[in-house]
Amino acid sequence: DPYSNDPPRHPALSVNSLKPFNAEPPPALLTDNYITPSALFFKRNHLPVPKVDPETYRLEIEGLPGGPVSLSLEELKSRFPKHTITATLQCAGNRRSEMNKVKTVKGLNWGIAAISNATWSGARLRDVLLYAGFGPEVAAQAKHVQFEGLDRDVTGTVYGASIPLNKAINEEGDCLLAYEMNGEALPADHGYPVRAVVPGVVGARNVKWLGKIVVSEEESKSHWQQNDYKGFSPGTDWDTVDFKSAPAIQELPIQSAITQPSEGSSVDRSMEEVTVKGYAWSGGGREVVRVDVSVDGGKTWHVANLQNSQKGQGPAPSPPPGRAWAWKLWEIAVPLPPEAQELEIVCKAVDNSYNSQPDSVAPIWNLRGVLSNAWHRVKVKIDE
Ligand code: MTE
Ligand code: MO
Repeated sequence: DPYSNDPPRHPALSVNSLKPFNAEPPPALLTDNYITPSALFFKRNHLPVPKVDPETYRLEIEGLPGGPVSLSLEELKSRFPKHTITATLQCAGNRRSEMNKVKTVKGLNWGIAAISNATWSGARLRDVLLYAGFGPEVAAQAKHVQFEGLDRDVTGTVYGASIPLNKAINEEGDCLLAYEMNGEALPADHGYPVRAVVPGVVGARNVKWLGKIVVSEEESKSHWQQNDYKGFSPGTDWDTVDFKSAPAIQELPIQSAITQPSEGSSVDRSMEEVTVKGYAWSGGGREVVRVDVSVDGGKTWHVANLQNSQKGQGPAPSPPPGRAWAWKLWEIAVPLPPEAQELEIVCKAVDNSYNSQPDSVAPIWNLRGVLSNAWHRVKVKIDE
């Protein structure tokens, strides 16, 4: 069994697939903490978790003048300044189950919690590329930075992805070769000993168990870069789809969801109000500036309170423009409408480019069930 070395996991996780291991935390737990505890952070593995010996680990860097460079874990830690960011990771398939309700899609049936927020520490990818020989003559040619994982399938194919070179090399891109998550060594499921953290970019490019970096004129040739993680029209089906016709997903669109109350639960009339909680995040470093909440299916709206730090710690300073990598949690108490017997709670977020979410799933449905970011709706009964 290639999965026999997989690490133990938290029993509260809701498991989508055991081998490979894919799981998300229960929604109500997700927004208990601004920083998701690593054990509860969603886990998305395509392959068995590789066992990597930190003593023999090497990170290979190719495609730069002067030939390949190889760094040990110790060198990565000691030769480059340690940089820490708080960044949210979201899987392209988060909320896929809502697309599945419209029409069957291919992929893991994620709920609303294939998204989590952590602090990440490591060397800046930029610093390591400059050390390895990146310079103007490379910048004139190369366009992409490819990553290869150390996880492989039975045929020896490794997980791979790439990001635009600009994102990797830009001082404000904040890309990390992270060796710590939430102040501790990366857990096995999250890429021990080193993973790429590409903030603002879809989870799939944040390659775990990072073994190789290639600076290249081309995107990664991997299945996941070329023939997966792309968006298509609702009219495109498996007979007509041409994966070459669409760009690989990088920055994700604006997203929000309700984590509390849960679908089908009830609130007591005597409470007079309902407390609604959730998360909101946008890709590309765009900051969430507002979350609107309705309890009558979208007829009337209320503005939720946004939170960018752990409750009780006071607000964190605003991120620099274009570098809002972390989600905001939000909360609001809305009065119960006098006559209603049922509530349709809805949320939608707005980012600082004034991007907002589409109101329904059908017009954004796509055969892979990615980029599912319609208004989130939860139905709740009122007990008289
Ligand atoms: N990196 C490797 N090496 N192997 C993988 O299967 N999965 C990717 C990405 N990096 C993956 C990987 C996907 S699709 C996502 S959403 C994120 O890792 C999930 O990161 P997490 O498990 O730390 O939440
Ligand atoms: Mo993903």
